[in-house]
Amino acid sequence: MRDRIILVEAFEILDSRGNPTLRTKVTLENGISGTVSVPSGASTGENEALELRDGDKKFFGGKGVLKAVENVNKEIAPEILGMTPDRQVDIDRMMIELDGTSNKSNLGSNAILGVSMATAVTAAKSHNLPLFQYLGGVGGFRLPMPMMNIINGGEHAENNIDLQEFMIVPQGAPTFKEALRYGAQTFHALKKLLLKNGLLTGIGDEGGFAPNFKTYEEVFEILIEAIQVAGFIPGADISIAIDAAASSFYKDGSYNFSRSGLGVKNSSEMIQFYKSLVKKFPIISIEDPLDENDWAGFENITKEMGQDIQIVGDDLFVTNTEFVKKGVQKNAANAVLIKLNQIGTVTETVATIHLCQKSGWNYIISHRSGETEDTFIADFSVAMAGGQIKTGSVSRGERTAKYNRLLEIEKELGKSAIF
Ligand code: 2PG
Ligand code: MG
Repeated sequence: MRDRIILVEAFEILDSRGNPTLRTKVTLENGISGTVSVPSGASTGENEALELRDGDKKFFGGKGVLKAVENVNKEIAPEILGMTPDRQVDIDRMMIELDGTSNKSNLGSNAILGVSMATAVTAAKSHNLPLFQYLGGVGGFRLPMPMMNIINGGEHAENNIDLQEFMIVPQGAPTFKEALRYGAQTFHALKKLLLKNGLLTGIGDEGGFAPNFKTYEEVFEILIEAIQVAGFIPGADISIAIDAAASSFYKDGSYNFSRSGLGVKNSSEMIQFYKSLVKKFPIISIEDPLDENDWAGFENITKEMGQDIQIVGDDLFVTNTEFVKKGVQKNAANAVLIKLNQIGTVTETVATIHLCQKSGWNYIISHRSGETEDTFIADFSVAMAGGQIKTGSVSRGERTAKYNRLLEIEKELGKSAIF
């Protein structure tokens, strides 16, 4: 049996914000190995699994991950040596047990997730299958709808926009490749329009433009114009999705639009705010419209708007079946944002997606704002039967790496690809 794990090792690399993260490698006796890198968020949910940071201010301002690296090399590795990598569920369960906490705060979700993902990549290679096929079996042939974040705000930019993400969704595109072209053309049209209007064209953490705007209407107006100038019909070819990431501007019981100077809103005023935007612009999806603890607000917005548009819980659900179950029971949204590092293993992430499918809810596979050139989520989204993917703008290598991998998968699937 030469397909057994003989080496599990991690080391510190840099993510797209220049902060340390883990690169983790699993090697088999026959020499086959799989390597992955772990992402990291900025607008994190308070119930996410814990990302272990060293906290020594002299090293990377406290953001070092050497303790997590050591946990991989010294704690986790000895437990899984000798196992075959296709025992994904066993390996993930063993790591969860070894950690022993409910939020992976002992070993760190970054330590555990790296091993979990690298195990899957190694297993796929040892079966001589592309990752999307190993994880998706015969169900892995549907390409996800990309949500491209071409204007950045909130914790991902230093501008005056409180809402975090303004994405374009090329609903009318016939293929993934075409969807990406729709997105890229709109991105370039937007750049020209920004320049014409004397606005800055520097980009934020996820590769979208990050200028200051006078009003939120102005943001949507310029997006609509960019879609048109690029040759598309807003609302038919391309629609708009937003991630408010409202937890990041919720303070002392109210929503504080401190950057844009729009003052303070309560939960029902927020819902009115979204309603007026949806009335005027082709917005089809709103993620984290309200704070992660404002469950009543989520129930209200879903009641009022959930028939017409997608209401997505990100910080609200943190890719955790317990929170999604509560959400389904309460009708607190109709879609879930899926981030592997919010929960910390491949197995648990798949379980959350299965729960979405069973509940008739949509799901969106997502990157983090701190990313690497890793393309795991591209394959993962196809394996999980498509749905939607958000992995930033069509600029910055760590974002386009995922889109480009999806192009590769679409080409590989050929006529069998469904979009
Ligand atoms: C989000 C993500 C990704 P972060 O809020 O959805 O866009 O941001 O990784 O900073 O949590
Ligand atoms: Mg979000």
